[in-house]
Amino acid sequence: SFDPTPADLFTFGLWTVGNPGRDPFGGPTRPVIDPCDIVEGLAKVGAYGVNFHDDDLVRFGSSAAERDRIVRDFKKALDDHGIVVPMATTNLFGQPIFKDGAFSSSDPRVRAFALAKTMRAMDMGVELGAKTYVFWGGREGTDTDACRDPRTALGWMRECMDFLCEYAVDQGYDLKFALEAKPNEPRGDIYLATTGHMLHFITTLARPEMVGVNPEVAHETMSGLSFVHGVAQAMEQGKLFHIDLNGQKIGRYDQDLRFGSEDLKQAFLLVRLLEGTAGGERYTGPRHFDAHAYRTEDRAGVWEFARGCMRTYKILAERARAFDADPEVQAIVKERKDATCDSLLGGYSAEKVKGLKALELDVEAIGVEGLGYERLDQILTEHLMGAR
Ligand code: 3MF
Ligand code: MG
Ligand code: MG
Ligand code: MG
Repeated sequence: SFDPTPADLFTFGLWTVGNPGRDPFGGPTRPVIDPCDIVEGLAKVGAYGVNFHDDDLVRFGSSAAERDRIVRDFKKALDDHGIVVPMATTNLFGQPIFKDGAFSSSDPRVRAFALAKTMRAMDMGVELGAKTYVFWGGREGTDTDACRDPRTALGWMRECMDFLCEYAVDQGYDLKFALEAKPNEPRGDIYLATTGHMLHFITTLARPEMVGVNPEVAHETMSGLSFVHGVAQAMEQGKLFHIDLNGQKIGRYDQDLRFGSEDLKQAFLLVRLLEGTAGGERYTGPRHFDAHAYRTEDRAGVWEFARGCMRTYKILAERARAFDADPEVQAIVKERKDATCDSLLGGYSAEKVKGLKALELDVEAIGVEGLGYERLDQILTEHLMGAR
C-alpha cells in the first residue's frame, strides 16, 4: 500500500501544513492552525515528524513564561500523538531587523542579535528532541552589491557558524547543522547560492564534520540546475544531513508545490537516488516536505496536499525499484569492463603513465558505438506511466 506510516520518516514543517495561503499579493485564505492541532493532523495522515522555526511555535516577542507554557503543551501533543521533532531552525528573515541579512549584516548589532536568537532557538529545538539544525539564511544577500564586499560578508557568516558550532559543543548538544542554499528571493542575490557553494563553504569552517547541507528541490531548480546532481554530490561526501522536498516550475519564484506535482521525471530520479534502488548508499534521514497547499485550499485540501506529497514519494520509490529490477535496464546500464584499461585507471603511477601513452584504442569504432540511452529513457518513461 502507498499509505504513509511513521516508518517512512516523512516530516513537515509547522510553516508548511500551517501555511495560511498568504502571498505577496493577498492575505491569508485559510485560518491559522494551532501547532498542537498540526501535530494531531500529521499523526492522522501517517507522518513521522514535525519541524519548526522558533517563531512558528513561539510568537516573536513572547515572554519567557509564555514560551515555557507553549513548549510544555507542544511536548504533550507530540507525546500524545507519537510525533517526533527531528529538525529545528531559526527565523532570521521575518523581523524588520533582518532586512539586510542576519549573520552577513553589516551592522554588528544585527549579527549579535541573530546569534542570540539562534542560540535560544537551538535550546528550544534540542529541548523538543531535534537532532538536526537547519540554517536557511533568508536574507543573507543583497539587493545592491554596492553595499558591501561579498568577501567581508562571507567572513562574518563563517565567524557566526563557527561560533554556533562551538556553542552546540559547549552545551553538549547532539546536533548536526545543515545549510540550505537558495539563489534569490527574497533578496536580489543570496550569498552561497547553491548546494555546491555550501559544500565548499563547509570545508572552510572550524568544525566541518559537524556541518552538512539541506538541499531544496525548488531552490536548485530556480537556478536552472539539476537537483539530482546537487544531492548526489552531497551524498557522495556524506554531507546530506537533511532534505527539503517539494515541486517547482523552472525559472519561477520559490513555489513550494506539492512533491512530484512538477517534473515527475526529476522527482523519480531523485527518489531513486535517495532510496538507492540503483545501488549506492540509501539516504536514511527524514524525508521533509518544505511545501504548502495551493492558496485555493481549505483545511481538508491542506491534508490532501500532505497525503499527496507522501503517496507520490512512495509510489515513485516503488516505480524506481521496478525500473532498477528491469532486466532490460540492467543490460543497458551494466558496468563496462576492459581488462587493459581497467588496469591502467585508478591511482597514479609512472608505470601507468607509460601504459596509457602507449595504449592503442580503436577510437573511431568507440566513437560510433550506440549506447541505447533512447531506449533506456523510454523504458523509464513507461515505468513512470505505469505501462511496464
Ligand atoms: C525558504 C525555505 C525555508 C527553509 C526553512 C528551514 C521557510 O525558501 O525554504 O522555509 O527551508 O527556513 O530552514
Ligand atoms: Mg524554500
Ligand atoms: Mg521552496
Ligand atoms: Mg526550504
